Amino acid sequence: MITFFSEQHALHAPEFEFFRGERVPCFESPARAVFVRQQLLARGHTLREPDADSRPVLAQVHTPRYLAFLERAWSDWMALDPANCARQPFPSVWPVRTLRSDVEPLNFTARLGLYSMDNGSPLCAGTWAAAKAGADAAVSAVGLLGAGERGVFCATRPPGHHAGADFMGGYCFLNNAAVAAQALRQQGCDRVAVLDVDYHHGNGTQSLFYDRSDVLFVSLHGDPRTEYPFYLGHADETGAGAGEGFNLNLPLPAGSPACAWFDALEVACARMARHGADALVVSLGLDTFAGDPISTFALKADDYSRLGQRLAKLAVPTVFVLEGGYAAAELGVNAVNVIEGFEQD
Ligand code: SP5
Ligand code: ZN
Repeated sequence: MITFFSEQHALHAPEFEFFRGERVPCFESPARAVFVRQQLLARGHTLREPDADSRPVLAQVHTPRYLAFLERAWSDWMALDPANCARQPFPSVWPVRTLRSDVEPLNFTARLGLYSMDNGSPLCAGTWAAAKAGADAAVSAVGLLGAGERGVFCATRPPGHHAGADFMGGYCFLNNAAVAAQALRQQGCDRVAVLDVDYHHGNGTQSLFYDRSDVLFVSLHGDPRTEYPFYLGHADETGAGAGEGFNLNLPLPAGSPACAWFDALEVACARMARHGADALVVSLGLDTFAGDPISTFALKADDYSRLGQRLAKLAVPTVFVLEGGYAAAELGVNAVNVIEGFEQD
């Protein structure tokens, strides 16, 4: 399968995140992409550098002030103190209920909190460049579907599905899956489906399309009552206004076995078939893997081939966008199993 891959991903390499009050190495690491690249090449897939500029589509997905903040965040951080080059910025204050988010503060940390849903998404000097390359990959992949390609894989990091119109979170900065969906709409697809199979609910993607009927959002994920992102992803979230009925959440209890996951996948596929989409975007998180260090589902390597085969049966041109998956050494095998399962069918 043609795969978009940029070495720019490696520019996003924060040193640590917080876990139970301690600094721990980031789960979302450059090594993840290295393993994916290695497995793609070993199994004969073609890697291409993204060649589209996602900026026009990004402007339709994210707000101007969020994009401006993200692009300049590192230089603003450095401007506060040259010693910040060796420090990671983290938010420490957020505009929760009753506080105002319409006025952008001048203070850097206050702006970082305004544009963040958690303190778990560390920024570094190359975050914007890496994230932008991922969004460029999503738009490039859509161009290939327009040219008749049946499936294209974006082997991108950092991931995107937790990022909303004006916030980062969950290791995500720019919502690559939403960028792909929006680019497909612009390219003339009247109906698009986004299937999110990451262990964590794709709150950003859901929120971006919640009031729209042209982009169906379907997600299989750990029950947010116990799993990140906690504040979205419940079964009663079915869409709003014109989008009523075009959002389907299929939360599963933490620790669910693979058979329950595949049962939910059937429900998801039935809903997508009914939508009659012209194109499909798959938010391909692989943190449903039994060996994932931060998740509790139990899929094995072969289950990813089965997932790819099942998605091929939808018979719709498909863009796969890499999301989570933190068992780095197994990530390449699992990702390539999905895309080869898809091609096999
Ligand atoms: C894209 C993606 O998969 N983002 C996930 C973000 C998860 N952030 C919260 C991490 C909290 C880790 N808790 C681990 C509990 C292990 N027992
Ligand atoms: Zn995840």
